[in-house]
Amino acid sequence: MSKLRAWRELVRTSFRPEYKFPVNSAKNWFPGHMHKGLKDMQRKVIDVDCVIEVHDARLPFSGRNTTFKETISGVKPHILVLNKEDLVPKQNREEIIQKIKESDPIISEVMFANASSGECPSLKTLLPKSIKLIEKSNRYHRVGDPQKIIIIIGIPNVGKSTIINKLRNANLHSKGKATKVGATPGVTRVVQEKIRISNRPLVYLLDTPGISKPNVKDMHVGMKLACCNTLNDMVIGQLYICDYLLWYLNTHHHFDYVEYMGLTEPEQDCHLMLAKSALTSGNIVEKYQHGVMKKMPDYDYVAMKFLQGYRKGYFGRFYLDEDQLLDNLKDQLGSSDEQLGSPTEQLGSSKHLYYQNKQNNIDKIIDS
Ligand SMILES: Nc1nc2c(ncn2[C@@H]2O[C@H](COP(=O)(O)OP(=O)(O)OP(=O)(O)O)[C@@H](O)[C@H]2O)c(=O)[nH]1
Ligand SMILES: [Mg+2]
Repeated sequence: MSKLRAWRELVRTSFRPEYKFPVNSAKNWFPGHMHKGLKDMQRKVIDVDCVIEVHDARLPFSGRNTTFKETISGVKPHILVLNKEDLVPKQNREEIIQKIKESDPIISEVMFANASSGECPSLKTLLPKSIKLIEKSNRYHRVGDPQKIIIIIGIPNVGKSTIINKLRNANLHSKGKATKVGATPGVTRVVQEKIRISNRPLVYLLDTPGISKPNVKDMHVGMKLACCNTLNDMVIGQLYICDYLLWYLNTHHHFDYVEYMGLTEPEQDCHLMLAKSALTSGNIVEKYQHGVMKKMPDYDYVAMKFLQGYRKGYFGRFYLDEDQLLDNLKDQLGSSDEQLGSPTEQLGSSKHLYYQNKQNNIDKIIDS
């Protein structure tokens, strides 16, 4: 039997098929700057001609902030850019675009993009498409105003500022960054002043802070948003994100993490997986435990390595919404989470219980 088939069989026969969410208490899902950002955006949107919403391509069917639709976009032309396309497969894109348009008729146009690459053909079409849509639309009190204003919206860390810099540099042949970019969520914290990106026609862009969904009813969606780093890791906790990601990778048969983490086969227990990985890579730290100095796996380091591995695409190109793509599991995911609050409200009170049993196993490995 091939290695891959054997691992699939291992997952099928002995790994947890469903993800059981622990219960939690932390509450930091919608930080203050997002409240302010949303209010500013609502005020400024009156003067804009077009909305470009940027979202993470790994989550084509989930995690978008529906508050935007109700309060920001409405009657303006609305383009959805699924950015970070370098992290998802090239197949099924037309099917995905079709499905999004059917479920969200407010959207005029959907495109995949890679803002981090030097050449991105679809981003080249973004400005002409926006201008065309604006010219076709009813601009109400802005009729006759030669300047066109486009607002860029979306959840945190999806590449909004990167896209603005790219559009500006391409159209004005300038260099550098008009707006700040960063690998962590929350880099842009206020609605920015207008950034000129084209002279003829005169087009300005408004960069905005990433605004998370005020609450996420579906826990799977919350954890996927965390895996993609659209919220700060501290909100959920690195180890919980790793645990969910590991479950997802195993159940969807994405096993590239095994080699990357220095393992010999897939693991279903996240704590054990991290411990084994730390041991093989020599990432051991000394810590006091009950007054005794003990050698321990450096969980923080290997947990970060695991998350970075996924976020940088080292585990292969795949969607985190594969189940919706296959049109199964959808009902199951939607119905069970209706009564739940934000992910952060549910993770945590059983935190100690959750890891208590695992610690014994890990101690055994280190001692042996
Ligand atoms: N892999 C990949 N990374 C990208 C792409 N576009 C942007 N990034 C990276 O994503 C991270 C976030 O980019 P930003 O442009 O700061 O994102 P933002 O949406 O403005 O973030 P906030 O201001 O925090 O809401 C940075 O590390 C970028 O380099 C892309 O197409 N592919
Ligand atoms: Mg930004």
